[in-house]
Amino acid sequence: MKLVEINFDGIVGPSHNYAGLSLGNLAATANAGESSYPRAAALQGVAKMRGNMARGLAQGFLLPLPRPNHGLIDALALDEQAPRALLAAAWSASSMWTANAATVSPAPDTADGRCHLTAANLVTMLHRSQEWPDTARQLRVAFADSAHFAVHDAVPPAFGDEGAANHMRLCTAHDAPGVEVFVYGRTGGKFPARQHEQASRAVARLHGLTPARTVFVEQNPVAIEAGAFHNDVVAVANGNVLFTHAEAFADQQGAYGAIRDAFPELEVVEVPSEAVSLAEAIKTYLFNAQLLTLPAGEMALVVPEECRESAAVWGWCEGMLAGNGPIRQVIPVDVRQSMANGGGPACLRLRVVADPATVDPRFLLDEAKADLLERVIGAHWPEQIDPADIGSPALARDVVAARGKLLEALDLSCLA
Ligand code: SUG
Repeated sequence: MKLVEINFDGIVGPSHNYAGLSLGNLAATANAGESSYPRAAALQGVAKMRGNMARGLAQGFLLPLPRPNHGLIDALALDEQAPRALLAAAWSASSMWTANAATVSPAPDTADGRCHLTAANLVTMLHRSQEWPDTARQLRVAFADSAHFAVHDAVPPAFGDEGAANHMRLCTAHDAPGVEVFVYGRTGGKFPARQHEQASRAVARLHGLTPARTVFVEQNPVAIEAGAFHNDVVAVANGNVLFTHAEAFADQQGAYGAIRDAFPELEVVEVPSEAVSLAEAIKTYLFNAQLLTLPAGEMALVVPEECRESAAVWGWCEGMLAGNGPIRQVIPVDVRQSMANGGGPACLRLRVVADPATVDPRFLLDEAKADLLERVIGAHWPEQIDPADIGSPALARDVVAARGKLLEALDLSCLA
């Protein structure tokens, strides 16, 4: 049994649009009302997956959820007079950000030796709160092998849970027990704290994690106010490395200390505020990166193109590469359509450490399937959606048909 990290990217759905639905997500609110380009968005996502496959890494994907969601439209009795934001919620393609789909604890960390996944309830934002039942359903197909996986329903909605975006795992090897770090926010600030401590603690219990290898850390309220609505906007971990902004946690040194107590091998790569301000980090999404271990053993950071356009951020990256730290490559990718809604390379993927042979192969990517995805997206995804199109019966028909074609092509019509 060979455990590897498989990145499951969310395929950008055909209804991708900019409705400004997430208070505290600065990109999303700034781009509210812009035209969106679903076809280009989805192709950018496939190109990112192809890049990581070409680096020799295992790649999977998750499908867009059914939209418009008539369940939500009916539950809110939405008619033509309903507020646009409510209607847009029912059309949102937000399931593309699979870092919020679930929290994943790999088999070596759990009491029963299975990989546990808990769907995230995403209750803080209406448009995201509708995701989890369909997400859980999809996870139960992809990870149906109950000898190796356990999929849990979301924790009760009293506690907001946003999934892997507020969770990091440190380990010396994928098949060795790791240390799981849950980062939560405290409510009461200008913007909502979307991850609640009690949700994180419930997920840790559901997964059967060992308390001595589980750490709970508070997010810096200043970072949330600056637009870090998920911790993965200011920090990312891989292997023994924590790559973080200096203002990510409420008690930065205390957080390092607590993690190091559980995981002495911790190596922190900290970006100081004087080099990259919190505002610049959030604008460029330097930390919303995929920190990957390449087959040869070195680490690469897959960052949004926007990082290269910032003198401060790019200068810091170049300085880092000139030194001898653990991150040896910085690779920019174009995911601008997702970025405009506050979703960078890390938001677009859910990491699952597992033996690929135990995953339903219909969710695993290879070059031929990437070609297939591109063909279906190219033929059926709308080229452009303007805000006024949301709610249009003609667009609804196109969006439903496009997703149907994808499911058919992947032999996954069971998720229709
Ligand atoms: O939940 N944006 C998403 C972005 C999620 C990013 N994920 C991580 N950081 N892991 C969100 O705020 C915007 C949709 C709109 O406004 O139309 C949105 O939902």
